[in-house]
Amino acid sequence: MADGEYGLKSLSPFCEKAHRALYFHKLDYIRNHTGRPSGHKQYNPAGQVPVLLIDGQPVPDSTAILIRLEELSDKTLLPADPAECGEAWTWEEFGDSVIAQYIPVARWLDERHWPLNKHYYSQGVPKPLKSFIENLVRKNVGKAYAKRDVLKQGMDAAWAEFERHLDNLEARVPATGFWMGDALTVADIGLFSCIQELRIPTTPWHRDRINERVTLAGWLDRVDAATADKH
Ligand SMILES: N[C@@H](CCC(=O)N[C@@H](CS)C(=O)NCC(=O)O)C(=O)O
Repeated sequence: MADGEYGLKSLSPFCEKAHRALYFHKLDYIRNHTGRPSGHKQYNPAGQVPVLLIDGQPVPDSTAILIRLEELSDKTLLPADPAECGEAWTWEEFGDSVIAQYIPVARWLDERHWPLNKHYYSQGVPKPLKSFIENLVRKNVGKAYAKRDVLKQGMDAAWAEFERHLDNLEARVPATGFWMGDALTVADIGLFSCIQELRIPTTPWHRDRINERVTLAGWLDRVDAATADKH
């Protein structure tokens, strides 16, 4: 995807989280993009992105990056109160562990959305090979996700459960300000990055379900305005 497409820096919720946090902390950085996450394996043996290099030292994992950025900046995404701080991290983890798992399912495995997404996964591949590669990666993702809880009861059940999460978030989200109060925290950056990845034109069913929750949508817009690097 082009940088900034749909107002996002990345199609990865974890990379989006790191970009937003770097912007919040006003820390300059150079982005180094490879076609596949495993392209950075020399920095993260798990073959995952994001990895942030600080003075040449790799910091893999978006949550570890948020923790490290706190040491590098005089701004903070952590509430001062320990109980609130614990709660903010728990919401950040809810984004990673619960909401993020729906993103590949929505883009790769949902028949309604695959045609809108598949070209992202064959960028740079010669034309005659494109559909072969797209179908191969789709098959592999399907195999991996079939074993996960998210799809154990089938696609319809997954989307019913996704809507139940949205209802719970809509009941919890503040009508004004941010997730934990007046200040932006890791809860906002973490939850936002996962939900916003499905609030885009290539997953229209999810975008519409999210936007129906108007208080949630209003909070997403506020977090976006506070963390989007418009330059
Ligand atoms: N817990 C990690 C998860 C990172 C992750 O799953 N990244 C995806 C991109 S969205 C990836 O690199 N996937 C390739 C793979 O798992 O092989 C984090 O928070 O950074």
